[in-house]
Amino acid sequence: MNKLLQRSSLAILVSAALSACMQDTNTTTKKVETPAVQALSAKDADTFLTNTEKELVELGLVINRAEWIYSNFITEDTAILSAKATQKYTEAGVRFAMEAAKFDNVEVSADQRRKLNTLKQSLVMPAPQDPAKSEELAKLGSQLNGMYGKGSYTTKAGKKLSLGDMTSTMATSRNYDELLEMWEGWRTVSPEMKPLFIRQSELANEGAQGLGYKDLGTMWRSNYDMPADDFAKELDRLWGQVKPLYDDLHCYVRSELGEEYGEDKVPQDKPIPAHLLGNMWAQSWGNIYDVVAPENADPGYDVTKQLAKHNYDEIKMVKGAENFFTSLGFDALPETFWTRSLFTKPEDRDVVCHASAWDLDAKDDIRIKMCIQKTGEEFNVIHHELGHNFYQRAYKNQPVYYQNSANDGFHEAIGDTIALSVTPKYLKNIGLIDTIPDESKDIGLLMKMALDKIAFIPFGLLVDQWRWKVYSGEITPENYNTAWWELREKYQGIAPPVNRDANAFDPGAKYHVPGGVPYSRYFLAHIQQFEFHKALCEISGNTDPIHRCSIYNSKEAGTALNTMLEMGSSQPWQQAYKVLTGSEQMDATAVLDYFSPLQTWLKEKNQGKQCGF
Ligand code: X8Z
Ligand code: ZN
Repeated sequence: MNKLLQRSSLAILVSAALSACMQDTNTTTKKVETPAVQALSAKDADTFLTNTEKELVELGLVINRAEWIYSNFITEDTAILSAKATQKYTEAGVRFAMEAAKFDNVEVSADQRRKLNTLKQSLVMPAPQDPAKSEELAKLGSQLNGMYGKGSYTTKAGKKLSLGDMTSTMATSRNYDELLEMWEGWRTVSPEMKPLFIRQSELANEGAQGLGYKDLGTMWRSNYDMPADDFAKELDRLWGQVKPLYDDLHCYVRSELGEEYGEDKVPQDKPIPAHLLGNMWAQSWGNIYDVVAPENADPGYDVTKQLAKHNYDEIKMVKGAENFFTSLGFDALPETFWTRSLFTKPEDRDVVCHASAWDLDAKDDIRIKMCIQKTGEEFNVIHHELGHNFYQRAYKNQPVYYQNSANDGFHEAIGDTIALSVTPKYLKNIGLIDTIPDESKDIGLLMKMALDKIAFIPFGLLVDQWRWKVYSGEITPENYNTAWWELREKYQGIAPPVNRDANAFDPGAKYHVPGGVPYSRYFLAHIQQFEFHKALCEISGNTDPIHRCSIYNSKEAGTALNTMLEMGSSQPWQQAYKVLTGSEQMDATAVLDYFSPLQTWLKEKNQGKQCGF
């Protein structure tokens, strides 16, 4: 996992953005003060980029291994080694960014400019230029990661539960009080993260300011081949397209939950209690499909049960996902993937269980790290992770600067795009189900997918809405939790099931906050994957309705996908987008078209209901 260049899903501490920075160096005064800057040429840029490339490769190998070991074996010692490697890496990243900025006014080729910009924009948690502060920042990152990874809750009955255990109960229990205990229990891990998060935000903000940004949020938003403000507007525009569909889904789900738990527990004119949606963070709701399943339109199978029936263990699940990619023409995963990955939760040590995909050497040493549970949901996550790995391998021949996705949403969208092709026809094809449900069951299929995908979209947006405001100072530490719940209510229409303590730090209970992983990427991915799916289905010659289309076995689709993947980040993302979709702009129309039959159905069901929150 090359953190500087965001090579994988989890470029945890480092990576990100700047373009309007270093304006100071453009002023006449500065030019006089630093004559060396004026003397620089395109040839100097070449030398700088060539030398830096070598350093990046070497630093990448060290940091990736240190991080891999730490996340697979969380101890005091590995935490120190990880923090040391991170510090070294971040300091180098800041140095490269400063050096690259010296070429701001030098005439260089388009390719050199793109590489220089990549260097200026490559840190997620930039450190201030002060060794004591960069050391402190690196330690905070390691500590926060470790706290999340080691997190557990001991129940009132005295049983110690991991996040995985609690996630299972959240998915399957329909007991209001049991769900509440899990929900509150997991949130006991995060209050102690708050002071560390506050300090981390201060330091990384200072680092971003040192690189010329207003704050860290602006730096994160500057990484999309467009001005930071335009990017924020772009997200609002896309959300505006999807919101009416989300509102219809929310209305229907709330009324079904009212029937399940009683309207005293789920008032029909208020946000939905956050613990009843089948997921610890209420971020995707597919696990409560059984509660809201449309009468007479249920496809009649459950992937979790089918996996058990056909004796799928963790490895067989991963092999199944790999098989989809090879059916498209991609090479099989290397032998080392199987020997070096982590597939199951070890009994004897703490690991970071949150799924991730790694590229250790930018050659062939790709791996996943995941505590796989044998469920349909996790089968999707495996496809998601392998999407990262196949992307990493596709762009490995690019120069190190471009060994990344076109924008970070692309990296998150590829495996999900493939998982959209895990349709009944495909499941029958691989022998997981016996019969393909007929078209009268489409509403059930679409409902399940909407619970997973449409429900996610506002969550995908709000996590960074919260962080951007934290970094800009608009949300202060006293208001962290209330502001978090205001956003949860505004975008998702959900509310905490109980009053939250004054010391609660609920954002910290979501991996990406202590992990320092930007989140807008997942929002983007949830729009992009439907556009990619549509384009690939067309290329594969599909004639089924789009939600029944599977590109399984289509070499044409695989070739088209690979053309986009192997570009890495060598072009502005709009160009990569165009290669597959024909368009340079993201658009949620493909999402709306996909779910159009469901939306019609929801509107009818919601007639006479009190909607809104
Ligand atoms: O974190 C992930 C992946 C790893 S990049 C498992 N996802 C987000 C989450 O779990 O919150 C995938 C969907 C959203
Ligand atoms: Zn991912």
